[in-house]
Amino acid sequence: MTKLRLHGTALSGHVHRVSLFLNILRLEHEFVEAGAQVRASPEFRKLNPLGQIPVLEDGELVLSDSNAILVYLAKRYDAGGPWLPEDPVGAARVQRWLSIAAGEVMYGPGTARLIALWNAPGDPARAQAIAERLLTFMETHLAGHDYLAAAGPTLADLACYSYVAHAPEGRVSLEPYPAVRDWLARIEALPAFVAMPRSQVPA
Ligand SMILES: N[C@@H](CCC(=O)N[C@@H](CS)C(=O)NCC(=O)O)C(=O)O
Repeated sequence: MTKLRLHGTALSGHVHRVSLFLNILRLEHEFVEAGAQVRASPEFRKLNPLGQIPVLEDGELVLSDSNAILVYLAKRYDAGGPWLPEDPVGAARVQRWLSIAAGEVMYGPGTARLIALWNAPGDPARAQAIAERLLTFMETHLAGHDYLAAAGPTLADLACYSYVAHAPEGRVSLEPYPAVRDWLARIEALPAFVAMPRSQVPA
């Protein structure tokens, strides 16, 4: 097997979902630190012209976008496994949550955290509103299901986990959502779970 290299930073939820899956699949890999300065460099822009992390290198292959990387890893290293069902309905259910991870999760709890921790530009009230709508929907869904897209964990859960788990860092409380908190605990109980470091919300 060629050497896998994951470019990222420890506090990025987009990177964390990939780290989590690499760990779950027990795929040895090198973590290459890619802070803002590195991401602006011409070398990094050759890997991802958008300048975003994560980027995965697998030999000659260079892949960007966290959800695309999850799909690649499932199909390449766990074909037929439980993380990405192949039947039409199962695949569509996972894809729905991958889209939610790139939409509501990113623009809700993800953006609220970016604003609170790093003073990123954006409207905190709008991010809070998106987060609350998302969490209310997840709460209803998870009241009747243990996992988001299937009877067991799939890529859907990994893609949505990191920014929802760290929502309080963006001043989005998880207190009103007990089924969401139980779901987070189920992901954290997975044997190969690795946590994303917690950050302090500035006062
Ligand atoms: N759709 C991308 C989004 C990745 C993303 O937004 N990464 C952030 C870090 S969490 C980043 O690199 N931001 C720098 C920038 O956009 O310039 C993915 O899923 O990988």
